[in-house]
Amino acid sequence: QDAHAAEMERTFIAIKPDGVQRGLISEIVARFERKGFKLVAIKLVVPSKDFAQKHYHDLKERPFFNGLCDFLSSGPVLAMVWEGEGVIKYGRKLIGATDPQKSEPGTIRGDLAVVVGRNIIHGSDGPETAKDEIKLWFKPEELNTCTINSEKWVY
Ligand code: 3AN
Repeated sequence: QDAHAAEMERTFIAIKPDGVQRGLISEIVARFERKGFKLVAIKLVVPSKDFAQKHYHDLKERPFFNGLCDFLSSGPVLAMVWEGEGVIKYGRKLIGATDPQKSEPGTIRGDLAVVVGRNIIHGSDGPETAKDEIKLWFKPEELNTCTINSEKWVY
């Protein structure tokens, strides 16, 4: 059981300041919950600009990098770790394409966002970035506190 849990795939998901300000937290969290993924950690943080630059370091050559980092650090971000089989790839599927004009209806961005600069949510794009992003946003001890879906509270 424990060995299985230790190996279970995890991804980093963040609701960006636009999603939080628009009151979309419950709507977005519900989609991951209903799918059957497990919430491992969750916290509301206002990242510093420096922290935002670390998070988006892969994009530092892009023209929108500075504006993107200003935006991420402009207000509360809901940082989460979700766990489950295939959660990295399927999480991206739930989120939809980067540009909300191209994301399918039924996806989070397709249903809830209009432009790429305000696309409300971030999800790790692969196993390596998932590992790096979880490590950047959470301390190890923060990853063992959330017992949602645990039988302990049901029986
Ligand atoms: P995704 O978030 O789907 O993984 P990335 O990693 O290519 O997409 O982009 C990260 C973030 O950068 C996007 N969520 C979006 O907010 C922003 N971004 C991407 N492309 C543009 C663009 N052309 N103009 C402004 N912001 C952009």
